[in-house]
Amino acid sequence: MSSLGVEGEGIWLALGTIGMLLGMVYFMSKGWDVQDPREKEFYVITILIAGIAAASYLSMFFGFGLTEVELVNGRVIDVYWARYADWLFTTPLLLLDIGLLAGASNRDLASIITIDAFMIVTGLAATLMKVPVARYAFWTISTIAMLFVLYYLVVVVGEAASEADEDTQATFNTLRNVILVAWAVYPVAWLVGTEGLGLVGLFGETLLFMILDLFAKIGFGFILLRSRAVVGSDSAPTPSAEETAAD
Ligand code: RET
Repeated sequence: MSSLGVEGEGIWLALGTIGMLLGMVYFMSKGWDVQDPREKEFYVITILIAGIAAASYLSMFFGFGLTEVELVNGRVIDVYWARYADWLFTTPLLLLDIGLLAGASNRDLASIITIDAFMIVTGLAATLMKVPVARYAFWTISTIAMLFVLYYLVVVVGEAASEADEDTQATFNTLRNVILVAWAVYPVAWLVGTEGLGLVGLFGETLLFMILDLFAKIGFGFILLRSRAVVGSDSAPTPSAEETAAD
């Protein structure tokens, strides 16, 4: 059953758009007069993440990011491909955020980002394929890539972080746990959702992805940009009265 139009799930796409925009505006206002170059870098990356997601959600809300896939068994599914365009850019940026925080080498950053991009591209392949067994094969490949990303994050990036100061270590640990918990749910959502077994309909799946996306992007940004690891950068100016009041 499909009519290739945004239906009830549009409410979640609208909420997702608003959530991402609010997050972006909050980060922008908070980072407006940040001077420290390192701190600025975290702001730029995190604002970009929210901005890309807002654009992607808006496109899905208007039905632009939606397509139909006709499987060989006759089943027709509605697929929001715009998610993958979003994730292809935002997941590397999230890893860049946490990798720079940890002080990981450029080489390690390049490695983890490459595996991550592979994860998203194979996930998109799984989503667009017409033969069910091929879909599950690519889902498996993508999930294995995700396990590598998470392993790399914990072990390799974690090792870099263990040499950082206490504040940085604490923030790294929190953000790493956010990633471990949130990211691991995505392949499960795909599997139980319309792309996979269809146990959850498009309405429930869109809601689930919206919650995950807001947590993994805006929640992540909140924790990062409010942390002493970022705010307390070496050359950070003494906090203004306004900032002190906000804390
Ligand atoms: C797919 C489908 C195939 C299997 C796997 C997936 C993983 C997706 C992930 C997405 C993370 C998105 C984030 C967005 C930020 O808001 C592509 C769903 C493993 C991990 C963090």
